[in-house]
Amino acid sequence: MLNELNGKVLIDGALVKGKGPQSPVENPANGAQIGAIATAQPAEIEAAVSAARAAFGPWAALPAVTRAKHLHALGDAIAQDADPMARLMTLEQGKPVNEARGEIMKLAETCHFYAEEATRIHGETIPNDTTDMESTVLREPIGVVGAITPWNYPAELVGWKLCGALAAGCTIIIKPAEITPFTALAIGQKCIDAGIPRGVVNVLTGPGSVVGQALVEHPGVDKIAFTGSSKVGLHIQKSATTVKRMALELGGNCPLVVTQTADLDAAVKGAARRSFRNCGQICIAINRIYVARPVYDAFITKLAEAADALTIDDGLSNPGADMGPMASAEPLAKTKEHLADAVAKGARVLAGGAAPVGDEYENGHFFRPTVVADCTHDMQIMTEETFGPIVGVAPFDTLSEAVTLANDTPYGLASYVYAKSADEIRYLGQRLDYGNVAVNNVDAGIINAPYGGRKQSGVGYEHGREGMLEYMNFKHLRVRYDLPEGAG
Ligand code: TAP
Repeated sequence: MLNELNGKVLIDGALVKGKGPQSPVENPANGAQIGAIATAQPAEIEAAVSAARAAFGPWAALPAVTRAKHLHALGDAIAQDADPMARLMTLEQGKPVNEARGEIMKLAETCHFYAEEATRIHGETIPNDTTDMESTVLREPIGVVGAITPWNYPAELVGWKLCGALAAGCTIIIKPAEITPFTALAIGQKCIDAGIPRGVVNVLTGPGSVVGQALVEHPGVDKIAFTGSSKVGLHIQKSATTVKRMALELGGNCPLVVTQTADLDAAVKGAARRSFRNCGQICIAINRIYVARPVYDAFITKLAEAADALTIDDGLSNPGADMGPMASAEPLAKTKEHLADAVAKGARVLAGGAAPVGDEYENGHFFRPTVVADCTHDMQIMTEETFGPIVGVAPFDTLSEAVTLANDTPYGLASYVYAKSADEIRYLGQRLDYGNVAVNNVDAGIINAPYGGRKQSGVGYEHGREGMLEYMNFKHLRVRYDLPEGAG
């Protein structure tokens, strides 16, 4: 699969060799070069935008059931090739194959979900002050979408935009992260296989500051759907040269509150999963944990044991490993920086704290799952997004203190609670200032409910019906009717 995608871009229905300078793509488990991408050149960017513009009218004009059939076909094509697509993702991103396969299957599910939603694009009829007038609200696709995506979920984060946009009747140009381009190109190949008309889906590779920025500034792009860091999101918002719709799904710094009534074993299991899965490189990863003081010691002891029990390996040769390497040197460096800062300010390292030892880890970006106790809010680990396999823990005495600490952040993406008391759940659920609050579970996002952040975590929603309506304009059509001649 990789050979067919190496150095290619997808423009106007054809995967073709990119004309720009090539840059290498590496396997994060061992540093070996697996392929290369070409930086899309201005003429290629123009060609992709022109193709998407030309395809927009006919695609939007198709009956919704036809667009739905294409999306179902895409879901089937992706599921059919889930194994090679998963291996490709592991090769460029590092997550173990079983986890990557799960992500590919969720992408297939997303295609089917939005295929169904496409057939339910309803409008509204609104009463007027007089009976001769009627107001109808129509939903119309926005146009050409520029989708800019990060590397941590190379399939799903493309898929949420692709499927929502196509269901609505938009066309799209995808700019994946430089370090994980091949999963996006493979999705592009599946769009061709599924018979999606040429120009509807295009994929351009290259650095965000060049290719992504060109899409942001292009007057022929009607909407930017961006997932990535708050820093780049803010830059994009400021740098658009024409008014255009924007959805910005940005960083998080997600807290977990464990109360005295919590099922401690369940809380530990949830904390270990959501702190360390995908090496903590998840926007909704648990970064920091606040535990009721009476159960604090028991919780940190058990969490350290759970962290130590996780297996770390090359996810290609060991598909069932709990953790692979981190995706690149950058998040690994930040993880070490946050660890050093916490330790210098008095935190205790209870698990991890270093790379695993062994020849097989020498050339990869591996780091052991790390639990740091007795943390305070003067430490980076409690106030900044780490995006690595490390979690800070601190005790609290009252629920109101837990809420204050949990909300003490510019971010507002997801938060978690483990508690058995309904009163505690209600109290925390109402006060946590986050777009997603998961209680007694750590899966804050499901495909049929809206998923989005507030504050510096962004604007807009993906998932659910809302994830398709983001790609639509509303039109108010107000008509005055006369009684027909001969009505009596
Ligand atoms: P970023 O560095 O922000 O990069 C995201 C994307 O933006 C990449 O494709 C990047 O391209 C591109 N980009 C960079 N500069 C750009 C510019 N000037 N104009 C247009 N595009 C530009 O984020 P990342 O390190 O890849 O991803 C991690 C971040 O994403 C974390 O903060 C995480 O929380 C966030 N995230 C959020 C969510 C949700 S749903 N809220 C989900 C996943 C991740 P290149 O990298 O190729 O240069």
